[in-house]
Amino acid sequence: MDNSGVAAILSKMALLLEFKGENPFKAKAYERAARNIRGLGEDIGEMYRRDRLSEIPGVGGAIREKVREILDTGTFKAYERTAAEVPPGIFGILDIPGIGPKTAKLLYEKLDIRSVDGLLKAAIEHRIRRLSRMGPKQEEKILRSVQRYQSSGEPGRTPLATADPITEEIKEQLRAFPFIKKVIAAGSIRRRKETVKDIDLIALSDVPAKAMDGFLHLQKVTEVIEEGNTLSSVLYDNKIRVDLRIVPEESFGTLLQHFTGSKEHNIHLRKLALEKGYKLNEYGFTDIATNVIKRCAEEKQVYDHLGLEFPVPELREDRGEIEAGMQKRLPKLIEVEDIKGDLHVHSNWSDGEDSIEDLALSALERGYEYIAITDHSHSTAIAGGLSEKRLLEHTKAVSSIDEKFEGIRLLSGTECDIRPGGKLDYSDRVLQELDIVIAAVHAGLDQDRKTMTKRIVSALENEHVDILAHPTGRKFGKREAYDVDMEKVLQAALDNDKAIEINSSPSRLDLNDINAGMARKMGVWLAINTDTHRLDNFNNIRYGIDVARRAWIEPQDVVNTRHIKDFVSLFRIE
Ligand code: DGT
Ligand code: CA
Repeated sequence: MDNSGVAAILSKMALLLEFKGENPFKAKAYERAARNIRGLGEDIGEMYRRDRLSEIPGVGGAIREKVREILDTGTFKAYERTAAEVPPGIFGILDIPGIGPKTAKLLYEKLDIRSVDGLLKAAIEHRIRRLSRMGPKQEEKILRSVQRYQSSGEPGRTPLATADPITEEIKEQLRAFPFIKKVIAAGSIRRRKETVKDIDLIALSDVPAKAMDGFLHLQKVTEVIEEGNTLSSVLYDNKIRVDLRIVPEESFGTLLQHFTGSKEHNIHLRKLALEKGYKLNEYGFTDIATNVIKRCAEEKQVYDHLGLEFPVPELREDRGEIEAGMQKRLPKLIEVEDIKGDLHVHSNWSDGEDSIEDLALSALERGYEYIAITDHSHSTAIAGGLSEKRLLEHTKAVSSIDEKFEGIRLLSGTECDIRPGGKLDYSDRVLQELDIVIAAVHAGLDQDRKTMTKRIVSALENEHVDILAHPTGRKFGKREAYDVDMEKVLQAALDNDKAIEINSSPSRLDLNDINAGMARKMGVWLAINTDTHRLDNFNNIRYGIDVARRAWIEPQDVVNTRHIKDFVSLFRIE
């Protein structure tokens, strides 16, 4: 079990203890241990083997024993015992962001609510508002949380950034076999979708039986789900399903096209083929008049055969790419190399790990021409937000470090909180001193749609604001997007000439492809940033670019594809 697995079970124990109303210090101790294990820089299993568990803060005495038990058995007895005393549906309720164990306990004890469905029903029937400590407002909040949780519900999907390294690891092992000639990932991974259900691999081999055998016996295969001569499925490392298809060389292109999808894109393509007199399936085109089959070794031949410009996988969602392909008018999508600077970077002045100098050096090595150092503002106290006084010192530090560096421009900035009432965290007098002002929502996330929209729009109306960061606040597996009228927000950005961020942090990817596509269509400026908190976070730019490509975004739609000279004049920076 890895660090996050161990942490997850300790966190669950903390929730259960709170739910049962046991000693709050006990619950806190479990949560603290979980947090520290999650944040460890090394593998906890390895530390256990070296007898170093007690070095982890919060993992002393009793909890250390539990951690040992988890690492040995995958669980611990006290947890199993406690979990058995709670109705199973309660786990679902405790999973809902915004509903804590105390609330779950109250609902269970007073209304006998034992499941998410039961909770939804009680909220709809207005039974919750009648409880003491509750009212119509709390009930509405609960209802919204449940609905959001249910609609977010893509359980079992893995973020792309988690699936990517696993895919690479498997491909590398398969390529090392002499009897495998080629392996490529198809499906949603190849289309760079933000989350994936499974990893679809396609391989060429002269000895398929050996190739399959090699695949089934990879070291981290935890379960064989399906076993066949040309298709097998496994559970890999207890984490994700992986399918491997061995395909014949002469129809490699047709099969790759088919298994890249999307399903919607394929259905549309097949319809088009029929109109042209062909039946298209994963094996090739069958000419309906002559019954002659055409197979394609190269994927491009499939599109050529239909007279279509070749769409890169990111475009294949049946969102107009087939029509555009017919007219040979597909977009020239943005690439990682088009990015000339990063406008959302945290240093160790707030919650980043690195100094401004190290950030500058790393950005310079990437070939960036500029970065904005945008530490947090004071309302975000947990992230070490800066007071106005500290911010002015920060600005001075940025410009003096900037003088030391050639080849890269350091821009002074802030990631300024938009307070619940819509006010910014710094006065205009301070904001006007900065090169780049990013505005963002960090607290008060459960406002209703109207209030949240108004809050964000009023920030966009401030003349000093340049960019709205992570516009919907969603975090994979943690919380859904807050309720906001994105069209109104984008319109406000357009009217006030502001840029909207695609945040490349793998847990955010916010805007998502749909909203980013809407921004592009409306003509709103986009900024693709990493929200770097550690030097290697700069690499996440790739994931923001993936989102942008799926949204049909071209380099000229994005402010930070500009060279420094054009960039400073666009933002009127001296
Ligand atoms: P995922 O796995 O949910 O993240 O998304 P995909 O697109 O990888 O879906 P998956 O793994 O179920 O199937 C892989 C590809 O196979 C899919 O993109 C297109 C093709 N495919 C699957 N089912 C169908 C179907 O019913 N009709 C057609 N035309 N193609 C299909
Ligand atoms: Ca798939």
